[in-house]
Amino acid sequence: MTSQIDHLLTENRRFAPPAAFAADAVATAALYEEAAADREAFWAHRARELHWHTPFTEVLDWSTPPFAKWFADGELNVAYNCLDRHVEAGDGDRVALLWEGEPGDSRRVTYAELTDEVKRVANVLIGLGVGHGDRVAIYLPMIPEAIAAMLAVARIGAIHSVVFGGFSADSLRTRIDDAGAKIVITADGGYRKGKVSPLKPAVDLALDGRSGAGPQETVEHVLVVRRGGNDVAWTEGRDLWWHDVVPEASAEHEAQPFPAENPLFILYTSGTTGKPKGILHTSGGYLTQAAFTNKVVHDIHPSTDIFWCTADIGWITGHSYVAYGPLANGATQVLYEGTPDTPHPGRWWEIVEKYGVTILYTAPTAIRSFMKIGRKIPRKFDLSSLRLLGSVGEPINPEAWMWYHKIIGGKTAPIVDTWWQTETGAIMVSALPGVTETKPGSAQVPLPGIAIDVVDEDGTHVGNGNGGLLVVTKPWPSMLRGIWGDPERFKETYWDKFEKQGYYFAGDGARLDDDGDVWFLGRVDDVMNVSGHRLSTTEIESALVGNEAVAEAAVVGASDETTGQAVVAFVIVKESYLAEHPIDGLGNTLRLWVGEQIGPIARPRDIYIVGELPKTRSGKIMRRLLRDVAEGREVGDTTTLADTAVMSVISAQVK
Ligand code: 6R9
Repeated sequence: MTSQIDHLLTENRRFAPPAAFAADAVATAALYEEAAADREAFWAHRARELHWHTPFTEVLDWSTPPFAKWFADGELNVAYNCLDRHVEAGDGDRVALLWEGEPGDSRRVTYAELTDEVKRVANVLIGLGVGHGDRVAIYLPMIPEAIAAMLAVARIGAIHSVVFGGFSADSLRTRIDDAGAKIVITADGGYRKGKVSPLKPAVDLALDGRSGAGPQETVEHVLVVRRGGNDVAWTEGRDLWWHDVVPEASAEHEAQPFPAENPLFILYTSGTTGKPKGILHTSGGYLTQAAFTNKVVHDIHPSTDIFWCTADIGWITGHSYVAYGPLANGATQVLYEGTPDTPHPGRWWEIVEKYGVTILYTAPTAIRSFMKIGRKIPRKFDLSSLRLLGSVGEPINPEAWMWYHKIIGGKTAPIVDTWWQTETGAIMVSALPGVTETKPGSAQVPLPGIAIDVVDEDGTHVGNGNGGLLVVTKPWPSMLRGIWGDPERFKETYWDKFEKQGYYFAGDGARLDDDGDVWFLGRVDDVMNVSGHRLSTTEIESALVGNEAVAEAAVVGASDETTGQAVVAFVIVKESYLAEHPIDGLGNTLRLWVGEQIGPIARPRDIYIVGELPKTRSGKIMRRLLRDVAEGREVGDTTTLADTAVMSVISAQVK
């Protein structure tokens, strides 16, 4: 880490905004002035670019922190803003989604068609008894129906909880239970890595409770899209095929207004404890910031751009920059179902060429894996349509930034490195393309209207040239409004640390360079970032100890060239288990076990079976030392260990 930081701080390459780009850029330096003059008026102005059934008169209510209300007396309909509004403005024939299936099938969906579909789905949901405030779980592949489902739920004032299709039945069950979902919308399966990956069986397993949790009690219906064509079990009365009910439903549905603070969605993310947190977002403020940031950071010109955000809708990036931001702006975007290397390693670049993608928004982990296979692959395709590149999910190292710039961006497309979180709802720190001179590796500056700082443990500004903790010092429109069902945890996790100052604690380490630009240094808590996905060390540890063979487990995020961090587990096996089973193959069994419990992304890269774990006298596992071992380094200071010999034993066992 230290060498990485030193490296970052000696990075002095600078890239001025290309004149041609700047001439036609959506963002201007005037935005900073406007926001500096009056932050709330600035956001009110952005919010008024949406359609309000009832205009708001109040901008921000921060009278009961940390519970913010934005535009509280206004009323709007999120789906109307993303759909009907564009159709009514005469843009119904504009393509909303350029969908590409993994096997190569494709569909174009216009704004008029998507509006029609969403109205039908809204009517189906109403017919199934879904009303204002009810929760709907969505467990779908990246297909147009996924977007339609989210918007239909939003349209009727219900709350969606999208669960990433790569999560296991158990993870799905936990999320369905926590939200008390009434309906699950899923598919038979979707294409991944060249074959159909089933989804419906996981829903069945989650609901039947065969995994030991007992039958699920809140879900009344399962709406199933046919995509994979795989055989599925059917529960009569509970399960419905999308293709049976949606086309039959009426396409007449008038969007009703809901208060700005009406909950829009819950999205579960990993925290420092085992239980995932249901991050709650509401309507008016969220949509305002998602739309504004998409417009200025991604430089959206709706009638000419082809935008492609490669994130899955199961993550916040897919919510804000696949579903809500681009549709609120009336943009045309690519939606791709599959993996980047199926059926060949140039699949993404083929898609860029095929659709003439102009703006690409993706994660450093993807860039690094393309780097690894070499420039020859992208060089086979015409990428000249690309005029802007974005990065999100983890710090982008300068090498990957330069490769992205040269090989994908043809040395001309600006790069925006965007820092934000599930909790922040939308981009917070980023260069503005056409305005900011960029620096490889730095996310740089807060957006206009956003107030951040880097502070020490006491909440004092660290000053340029120093590192500390990233905080947000003033409420922002798309901020989380809480953790579903757990206001105490909301306060504890994000607000207690800097209660005196009233700052939001993001959990990220950061450093200010001599210009005051921000460099992100990764998480300061027990959250790992694997391929841009947040995973909790504790959650994986509890999955491991849930296996009959495991007595104790410690998990660390070790740095990994491709995925940023990789999951490395140290486990102590039960004596009783060893007495009756061979140890061969146990590592692999446990890897698969974690995959079943949480999802394949959580599978440890390495599992080391050890005799002991390094603990402090108070019994805290010293993950720092395990990280040293996992990264093949000399083990650091062990003086606070209860048993100082334990690390040499572990190092020997690992070798
Ligand atoms: C949007 C998203 C949030 C965590 C965040 C931070 C890391 C995201 C980053 C970045 C450095 C960037 N992160 N973007 N770190 N530079 N541009 O990824 O949300 O899944 O909630 O993860 O990701 O550590 O705290 P989420």
